[in-house]
Amino acid sequence: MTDTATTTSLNKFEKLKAEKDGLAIKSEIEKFASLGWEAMNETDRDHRLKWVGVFFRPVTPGKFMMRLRMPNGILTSNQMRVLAQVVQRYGDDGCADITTRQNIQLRGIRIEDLPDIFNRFHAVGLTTVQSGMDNVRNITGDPVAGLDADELYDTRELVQQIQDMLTNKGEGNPEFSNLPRKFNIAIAGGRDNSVHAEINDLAFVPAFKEGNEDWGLGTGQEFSQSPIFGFNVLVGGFFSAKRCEAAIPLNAWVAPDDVVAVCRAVLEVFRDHGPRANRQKSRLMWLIDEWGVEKFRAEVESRLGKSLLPAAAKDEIDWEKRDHIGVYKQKQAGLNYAGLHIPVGRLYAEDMFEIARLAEVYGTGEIRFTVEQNIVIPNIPESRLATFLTETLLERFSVNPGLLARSLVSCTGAQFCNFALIETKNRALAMIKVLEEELSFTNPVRIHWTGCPNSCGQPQVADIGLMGTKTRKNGKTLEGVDIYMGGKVGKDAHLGTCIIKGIPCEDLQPILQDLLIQKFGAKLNKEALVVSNC
Ligand code: SRM
Ligand code: SF4
Repeated sequence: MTDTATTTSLNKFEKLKAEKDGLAIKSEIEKFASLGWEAMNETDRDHRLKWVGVFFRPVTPGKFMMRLRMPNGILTSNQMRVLAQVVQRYGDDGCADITTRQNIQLRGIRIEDLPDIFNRFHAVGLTTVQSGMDNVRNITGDPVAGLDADELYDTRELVQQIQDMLTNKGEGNPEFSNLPRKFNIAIAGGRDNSVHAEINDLAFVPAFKEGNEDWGLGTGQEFSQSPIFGFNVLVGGFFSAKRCEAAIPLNAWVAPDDVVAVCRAVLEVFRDHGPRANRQKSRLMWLIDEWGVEKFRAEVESRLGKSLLPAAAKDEIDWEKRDHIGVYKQKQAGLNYAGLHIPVGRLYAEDMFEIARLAEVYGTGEIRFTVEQNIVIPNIPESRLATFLTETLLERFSVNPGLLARSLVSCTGAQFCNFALIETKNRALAMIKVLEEELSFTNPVRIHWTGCPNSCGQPQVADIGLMGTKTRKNGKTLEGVDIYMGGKVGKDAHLGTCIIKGIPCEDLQPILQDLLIQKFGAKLNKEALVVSNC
C-alpha cells in the first residue's frame, strides 16, 4: 500500500484492492466455474475478475465479456482461430469486437467455461491478464511496424518487452496490479502517429537527438556527430467523464534501450504517489498537476537511477495520419499488406475463421488490429494479390469502403455496456449508410461515436465526434448526442471540443448532413436533391 493511500480515506475500489489483490482471483477460477456466476461473491464477480480480463456485464448477466491483450495489435491465425472457437460455442450470444486500443474482446462467455478457455489461450500464447480495472491497458504500437518502408522504428519488440515486464510474461505481476487507476501506454514508430500518442498516459514519439554532447548512453555513441534515434516522452494524456487532456512533454528523450526502464520508473512513481482518494481524480495527469512536471520528472529520474536527457528539439511526427485501409506495398520487395475495413469492429465466429484462413492462404498467418477497429493482413505476395481481392469476405470487409464508413469508429454502447446512455454501433452503421447514399465526398471524414462521457470511442480525436447523452424533447427523455468537432490526428494532433449539446438522435441525420456539406465539402447526390426538392 502506498504512502498516499494510507493517509487518505479509501474509496470503494481502493478498499476492495486492499482486502484482496485482484490477481489473487487467478487461483480461484476453477472454484468460480463450479459455483456459477449467481453464487459468486459479488465483488469478485463484478470487479476482481477484471484482473484476468473477465467482465461481468449487468446488461447481459451470466454472459461475460473477455478482454485480451494484443501487444502492438498483432496475433496469429492460430490465435484468431482459438478466439473464434470460443465465441462460436455461444451461438447467437457469441461475437467479438476489435477495440480502440488495437485489441479484441469476446462476448457471451460463460463462467463455467473459463478454465477451458484459459487453457486454450495458454496453449497458443494468448493472455487476458491485467487488461481491466487499475492496470495498464493493451500497449499500442505502429500497426504497420516492420512493413512500412518509411517507418523510423519497428515498435513490435519494445511493446512486447513492456507487456512482459508489466504482466510477468502474461502470468500476472503483482508489482503493477494495484495502480491508482487505469494507465495507457503507446509507442509511435512511424511519422503519422497511428497510435494517437497524445491521448495516452505515457507515450513515446520518434525523435532524433542532434549534436555533440555527452548523452551517457553507454552505447559508444556518446560523442556522435550524427543524429541518434530515440523517443521524446509525453505524459498525462487521458479522457474521463470529468476531464480530458492531451499528453504534455516530459522534456525527456530516451534511447530505445531505455524505454522499458522508463515505463517501469513512471509506473512506480504513479503506483506509489498517484492520488487514490477520488476515482475521478486518479489518472496520472492529476499527480502531474499536483507536483508540477519538474518534480514528476525528477522522481522518475530517481526511480530510473539516472538523469533523463532533455527532449529533442522536435519530434518526427510530420505526416497526416494514415488509416491503413487498402492495399499497400511493404518494404519487403514483392509483398503487400491489405487493410480491411471491419464495420465498427464487430466480428462473428465465421468471420474470424475466415480472416484466419485468408491470413494463412495469402499471407504468413499474421493478423493485425488498428486503433480504428480494423484489421491488416501483411505479407501478401504480388502474385497472390489479384486472387486475394476476389475473396467473398472482402465484399463485407472491404479494402475500399465508402469515405465515411472507412473512418467510422464506435464504442460498445448500450448493447453490452451498462455505462452507455445510447445505443452506438448499430446506430452508427445505419446513419453512415444513409449519409453515404445522400452525399458524395472527396475525402474521408472521421466520425467517432461514444456511448457516454467516458469517451472509449475517442470523440475528441474525430473530425465529428458524437458522445451519447440523454436529452429532452416535447416533455420526453430521449437518446441524444453532444457533437464534438476539431479533433486533429497525425502531425500537430489536438483534441476536438464540444460544439453542440443534446441533439436527439432522431434529429441528428440532417444536422450531420449539414455539417458534412458546410465543413467537409460534401455534395448532395442528385437523387437526394430530387427528394429534398419535392
Ligand atoms: Fe473504455 C470503461 C470499453 C477504450 C475510457 N471501457 C470501459 C468499460 C470497461 C466499462 C464497463 O465496465 O462496461 C467498457 C466495457 C464495455 C464493453 O462491454 O465492451 C469500456 N474502452 C472500451 C472499449 C472496448 C471501447 C471500444 O469499443 O473499442 C475499448 C477497450 C480498449 C482495450 O482494448 O483495452 C476502450 N476506454 C477506452 C479509451 C480509448 C483509448 O484508450 O484510447 C478510453 C479513453 C482514453 C483513456 O482511458 O484515457 C476509455 N473506459 C474509459 C473510462 C474513463 C476512464 C477515466 O479515467 O475516467 C472508463 C470508466 C472507468 O474506467 O471508470 C472506461
Ligand atoms: Fe461504455 Fe461509455 Fe465506454 Fe462506450 S464510452 S464503451 S458506453 S463506458
